[in-house]
Amino acid sequence: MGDPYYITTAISYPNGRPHIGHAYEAIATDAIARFHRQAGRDVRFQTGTDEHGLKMMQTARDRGIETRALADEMSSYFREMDDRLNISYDRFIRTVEPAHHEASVAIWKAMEASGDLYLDRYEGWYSVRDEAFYDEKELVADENGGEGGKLSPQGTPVEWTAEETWFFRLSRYQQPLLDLYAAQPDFIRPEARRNEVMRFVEGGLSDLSVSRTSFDWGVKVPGSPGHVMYVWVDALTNYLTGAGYPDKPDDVARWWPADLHVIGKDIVRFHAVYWPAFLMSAKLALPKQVFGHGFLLNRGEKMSKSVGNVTDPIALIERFGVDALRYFLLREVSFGQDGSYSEDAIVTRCNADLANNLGNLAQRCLSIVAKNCGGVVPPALPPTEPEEALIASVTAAEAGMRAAMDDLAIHVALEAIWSAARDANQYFADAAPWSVRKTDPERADTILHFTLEAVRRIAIMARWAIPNGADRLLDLLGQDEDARNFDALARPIVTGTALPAPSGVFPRLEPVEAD
Ligand code: ME8
Repeated sequence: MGDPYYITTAISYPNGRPHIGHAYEAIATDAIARFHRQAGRDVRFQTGTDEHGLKMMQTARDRGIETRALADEMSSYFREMDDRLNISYDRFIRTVEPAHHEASVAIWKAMEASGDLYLDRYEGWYSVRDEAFYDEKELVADENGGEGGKLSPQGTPVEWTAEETWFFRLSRYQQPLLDLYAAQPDFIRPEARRNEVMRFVEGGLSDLSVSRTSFDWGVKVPGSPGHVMYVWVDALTNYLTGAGYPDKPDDVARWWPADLHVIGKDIVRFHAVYWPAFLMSAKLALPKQVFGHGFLLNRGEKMSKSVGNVTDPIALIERFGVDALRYFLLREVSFGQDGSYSEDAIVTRCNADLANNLGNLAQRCLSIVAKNCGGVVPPALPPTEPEEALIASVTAAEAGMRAAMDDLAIHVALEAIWSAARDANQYFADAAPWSVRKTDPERADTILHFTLEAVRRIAIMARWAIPNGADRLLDLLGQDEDARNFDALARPIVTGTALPAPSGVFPRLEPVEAD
């Protein structure tokens, strides 16, 4: 078994249906998880839903239903979205699970044992939408703002809150956190997010209110009736629950610390400040890396229910297919930056790269083989200069892909792979096996053989991004299940391998009709 690799997404609030931003995070994290599986690692990939907190309670109340009923219904839509998107999660966690309550109580007690929890009165600002406390100095004035004409730095309404709560001694961890960021410069990525977090911590940390008494939808604080844990305490603990904490020490030893938490840029503070502080207090190891991806914008605009431009990912899957949606988001958005999507852009990008480039090459080559080579991989003469150049291009793409993925530059990895696909197309067009066959059938076979080999390697390399299409290509190339990971890149296609009847893999997408 390969080395363990534990990767997670954020767990989403199921107070509404999932939107394309949720789909994007799931797809990007899935791509990284699949990449590591193909590289031979023993991957554990966790995603799920974050079901406690005031936001869930208020949404349920507004809809006139029980909070648990809202959570059950909406969580199922997130899981369904993941399944439709081919998300290869090993565990879909729900924070209402008893195992998760146990883990939250265990970390609470560990923080208490370190002397980091004390009871006091909290008075300050709270944003229900962000489920976050803010210092007065962080708020921004806004004429249309909520109470006191103020909004949170995320632009959400804030309300004044005053109640008895437990506090976590976050202030104690200012220096240990700064030491962590200095000792492990890639703990927070990308760089811009790291700088934001460092500036925030350097500005001083107040102790954090970590329980609530004004409602009861949450994990009960042990030994303190009337208190439920602040939703972020239990939410962050989901990563430990999934690793078997606290009852399965062997699992914890294998999976903890997590290798990578993939989250959006709006929740970096929770993951890069609060979470390592909780873990230090509980004397648990810290995750190796937190990556804050950017936001997806609809035609350059922020998605919002009031603007009415929130896109349902299921509708996009139905319109374009899973691979097209995955490929577009992974290729077009620079991982770590904001990105924009539109239906036109999806059509243009996928027709160019999937249908015209890779799909068309495979289709043309495979149909000539079916017609002229008896439906098996034809034999090859030793490579001549154009074949050597093609092989070199595909080998360079592999090196480029691996280097880019080491750096989590997903879009760069795909660009490297597709540069080999472009070279393969050029090779095939220049070598013109259909006309060479009339004069030199052995040479024609050689061209087809090396083209099939290039398509095989490109399909293996692209498989973590577009698993459906890549697997169909590998089926058409007669490749077994055990010949689809990166170790198979170095085992060339075998002459005589039987090939099924060819069929198209990446359909051309119809242009979007003008409104
Ligand atoms: O924040 N583009 O849940 P959430 C890209 N429950 N990503 C987006 C996005 C957009 N337009 N909108 C949201 C929460 N996201 C907490 C997390 S983790 C212990 C608890 C991302 O449903 C967002 O940044 O509001 C987050 O990573 C994820 O979707 C879930 O957001």
